[in-house]
Amino acid sequence: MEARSAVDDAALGREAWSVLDANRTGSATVPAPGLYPHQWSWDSAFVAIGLARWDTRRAAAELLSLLAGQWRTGMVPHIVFHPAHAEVYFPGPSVWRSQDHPAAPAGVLTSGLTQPPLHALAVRQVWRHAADRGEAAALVRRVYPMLAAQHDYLAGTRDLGGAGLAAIVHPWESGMDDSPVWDDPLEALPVVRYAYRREELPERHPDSHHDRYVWLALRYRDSGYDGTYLRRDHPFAVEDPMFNGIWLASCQALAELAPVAGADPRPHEEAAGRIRAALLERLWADGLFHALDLRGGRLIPVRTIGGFGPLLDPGLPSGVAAALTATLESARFMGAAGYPVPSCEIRAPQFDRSRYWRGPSWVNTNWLLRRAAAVHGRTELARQLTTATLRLVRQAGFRECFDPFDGSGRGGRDFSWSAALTLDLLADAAEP
Ligand code: 2M8
Repeated sequence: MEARSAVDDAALGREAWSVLDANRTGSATVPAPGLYPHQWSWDSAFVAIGLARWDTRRAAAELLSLLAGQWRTGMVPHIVFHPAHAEVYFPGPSVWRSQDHPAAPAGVLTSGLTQPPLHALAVRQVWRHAADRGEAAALVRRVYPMLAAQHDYLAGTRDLGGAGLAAIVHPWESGMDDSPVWDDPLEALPVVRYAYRREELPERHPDSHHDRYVWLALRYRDSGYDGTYLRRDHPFAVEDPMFNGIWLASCQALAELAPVAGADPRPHEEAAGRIRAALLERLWADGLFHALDLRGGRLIPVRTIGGFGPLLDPGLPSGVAAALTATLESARFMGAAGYPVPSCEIRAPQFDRSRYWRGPSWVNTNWLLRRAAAVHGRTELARQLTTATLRLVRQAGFRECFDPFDGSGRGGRDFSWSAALTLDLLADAAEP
């Protein structure tokens, strides 16, 4: 492949900064103008990761703004709403009604669901790379109790399978909303119809699935966002390998951060060990991790990008890590796509190169896989992922996702995590 000059890299970096500046509203960064006008949970963690090397204060403000939405249960919501655009996005605050819940924070409107718990890993990146050590240490001390509470919530309220993994109770909690992994659990729900439409729906998912998303969210809301209801009656409960792989990596990050906050790292190390054991016992099969449908009582067979989540764990047995990277490099994933990594196995009947989380390649999952390759000493694979991702954004811009065959952009433009993570990848590419 053609080598790029430092001039190109500097220009790309400047473009990334201008996207992040334009998408900043107060102390938070919205994922994309117009399409997603609020603060999203894992988006903000990715933004903080991208900022970590360059602007400690802004990375800290991003995370603190999100954590202002944390509930007293420890739950970090998947959306913190921007009051000025309250009902621009559906479902907005009038659907979630967080203000009516006693555990929700006063004066901040949020959703009632969560998203992958990437935040401790983001704080660790800030701590590791911060130019301003004092500012970074202050951030760690301030957020440590919030992150510990988030992890306690997952270990307590969300261990619906009773084996040490956190269950997601809605596809939106995975961050990979339309992934084919959720098709069967969604098909098992009643067919419902709501009288609304969103402009982008036809390209994204069959309407009936979106109606079921809303139905599920309303059921949970009407239970009073109740943990006992989730355990006994909620019809959607899935142990997802990406969500739990990220949680495990965040437990390891919290163990690293605990001494900075004057806390004991051991509970976090033990938690990481428990999650690893449960992942291997419950979700590992045929060279990939699979989601476990707790209501249907079976592993979901389709192979997707989510199955690589546990590779983020440096403590994964080497044989399992080798089998996973073989699957990643095979013609099912990287080996078949000009612009890796497709979000669904290319040979799967559900694969669709143009539909959101059902085929396209994404900058955030590429970044996670690059990190996973690096922690397992797979330097050349990590370098390939960095190069391929930079090639995508150079050619198509900071799009929400990309066609894995021709690299053309899909979904929103000027997308924040694509810009933020480009900054981190450029720094990575510049290292000898
Ligand atoms: C997408 O999810 C939202 C719902 O949370 C949506 O479909 O409207 C996903 O790509 C998710 O991962 C992301 O956090 C969010 C905002 O970028 O958009």
